[in-house]
Amino acid sequence: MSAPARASRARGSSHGPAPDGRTSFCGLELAHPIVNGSGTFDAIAARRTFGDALLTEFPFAAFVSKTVTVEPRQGNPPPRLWEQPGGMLNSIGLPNRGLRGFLEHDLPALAELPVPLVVNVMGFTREEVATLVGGFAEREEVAALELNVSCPNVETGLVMGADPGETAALLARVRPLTTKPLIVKLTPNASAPGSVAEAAESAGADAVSLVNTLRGMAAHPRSGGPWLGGVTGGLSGPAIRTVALAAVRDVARRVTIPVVGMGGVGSGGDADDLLRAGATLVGVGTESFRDPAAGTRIAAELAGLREKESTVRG
Ligand code: RRO
Repeated sequence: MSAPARASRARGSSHGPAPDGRTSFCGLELAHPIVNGSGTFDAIAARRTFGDALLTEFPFAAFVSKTVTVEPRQGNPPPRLWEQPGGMLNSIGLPNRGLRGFLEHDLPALAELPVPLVVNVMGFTREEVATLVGGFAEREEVAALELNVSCPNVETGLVMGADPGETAALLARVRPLTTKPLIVKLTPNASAPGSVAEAAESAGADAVSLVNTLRGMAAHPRSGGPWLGGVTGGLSGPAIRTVALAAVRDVARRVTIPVVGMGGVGSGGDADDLLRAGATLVGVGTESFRDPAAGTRIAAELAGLREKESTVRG
């Protein structure tokens, strides 16, 4: 386990917030344990819409950026979304400005947020991930990096995160490049997320986050062919909540580094379930599309549950 993670765990319970809601995570002191899932809340657009009110009532205790790649990307062809009962299938395909564009345009705006910034990065090769990690290593605006080894919507996106050996080799390459906490985002599409998590920890990861979306496909209602422009997509929302809970419980029992649990969280009760399964932080994703203030509500509901518990305990 790396030094920041050790420090974080030494400071208090690794499983859930202190009674006042404050949570230590990889050396960061957070106001509560609710964060966003990468790519599910556009803080720059929200600032344009809500103005400075966003800064005074920011819905998350830390902000995770959407995925940044080395080169700019247009993303996948439309349609990019499909709704199903209890879930949403996305095939967005990582549209972003690329590393240089992010550093120039997005980072200054995200640095104005009132919470620590986690930048999510994805490379198509180990060297690309090294370029990204190196590009942020000295940026003081960035509190931590999340390595996305689990995007279901690009051909090679899953390779590193589906295989423990590949994940360990990636960490071995990028760990020496930064002292910032490295969070490895895991896929539920691998046969053994627990083994990948163990490999990540052994190779120097400070935390793991899971689950990314579940690979799925929707049929076009008329043609019967694939609906999504990218053919397959990633399923998120309440439909994957039980999958996420099982994966988080499994992973949390196998690693000593903190776990960020996510997948279909829509209430304080859902967040509590993940914390009790061993998560230290909880990510909110699909619910923020329905209600951009969902993070605030879920954090308040969780605090209410804790309050009730402490009253019962006397
Ligand atoms: O952009 C996407 O299509 C995407 C990404 Br990077 C990811 O990590 N997970 C997902 O469901 N979609």
